[in-house]
Amino acid sequence: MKTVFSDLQLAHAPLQEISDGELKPAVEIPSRAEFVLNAVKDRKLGEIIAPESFAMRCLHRVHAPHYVSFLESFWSKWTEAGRTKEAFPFVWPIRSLRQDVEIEHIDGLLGRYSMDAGTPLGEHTFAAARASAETSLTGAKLLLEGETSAFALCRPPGHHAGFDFFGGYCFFNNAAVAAQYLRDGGMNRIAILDVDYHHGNGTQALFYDRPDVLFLSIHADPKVEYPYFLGFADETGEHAGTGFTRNWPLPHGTDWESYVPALEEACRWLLVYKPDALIVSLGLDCFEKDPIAGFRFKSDDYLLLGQRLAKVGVPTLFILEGGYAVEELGTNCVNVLDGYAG
Ligand code: 6XA
Ligand code: ZN
Repeated sequence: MKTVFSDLQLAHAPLQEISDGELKPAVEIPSRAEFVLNAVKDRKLGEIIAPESFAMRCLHRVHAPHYVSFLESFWSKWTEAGRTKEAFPFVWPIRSLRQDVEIEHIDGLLGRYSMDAGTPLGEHTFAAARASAETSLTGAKLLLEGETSAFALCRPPGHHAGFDFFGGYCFFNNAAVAAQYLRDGGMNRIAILDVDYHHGNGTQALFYDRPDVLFLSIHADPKVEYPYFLGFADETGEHAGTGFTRNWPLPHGTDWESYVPALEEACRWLLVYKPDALIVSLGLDCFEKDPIAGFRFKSDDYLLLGQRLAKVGVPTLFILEGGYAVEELGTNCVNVLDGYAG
């Protein structure tokens, strides 16, 4: 299996994040990608290639052009306002506030284009997020060229990012951009299986009214876990997309044994849908030692996950999402890929 990776992704290097009522060391850090890259090399998973460049058009297929421009121009606006450190939003146009006004100040724009205060932006965030999207696009292109699997080693991750907002450490929705690229490349039906510990709210929302992209997600119950406001079992799609979204919210403490029934159900949906390609939003934060999550996967369980996904028998693009137990992240990630390639 080929791995796609770009060094540019390492340039987004947040120092701190707001969590638990404190400024804490950031967890979505460059070394995550380095640990995964080293594991790919150590386990001889296959060739590692750099991403190609893609026109902005590919991002605009999924994200609002004005949102892409906001990210691109963010750092110059931020520094013009006299700021030198990384940025956090702190005000949002929530119910009763106006959505329709044109904001000029960067603090207003940050609120306009974000879903949380937990996602720091810095000087190189746009370049890294763009490289991350190009990494997933290159992985998708490999499938169009006939590869039966590929691994997009993406960072920053993508599944919380929506049409015009960032959040949950995500800026461009790598899985959605890849899915749209596969559709535009002639594939008719794409399935996205999101196995990150957190619900992929951005991905779900982007395809909620569409039958051509099936979105399946197994994750911690949003009643008690981020992103809180999406990912419940009664969300199944709307309009033409009715029935093409499925969610399996699971309680804190879920281990592999108690996860398998949901995974089996998701695999049954894949069997029925018969996608031309499967995109796996591969978060590794179900791991028992993950510092921000509450499931209990062991490293070996990730081998089983990979083996199970191989049985689906569909060309598969793995896209890295979350996972913050950095020391074990490489092992856990490559366990899935190895289990799949087995
Ligand atoms: C709040 C938690 C962000 C979750 C990020 C993640 N700071 N998403 O791993 O999959
Ligand atoms: Zn996550």
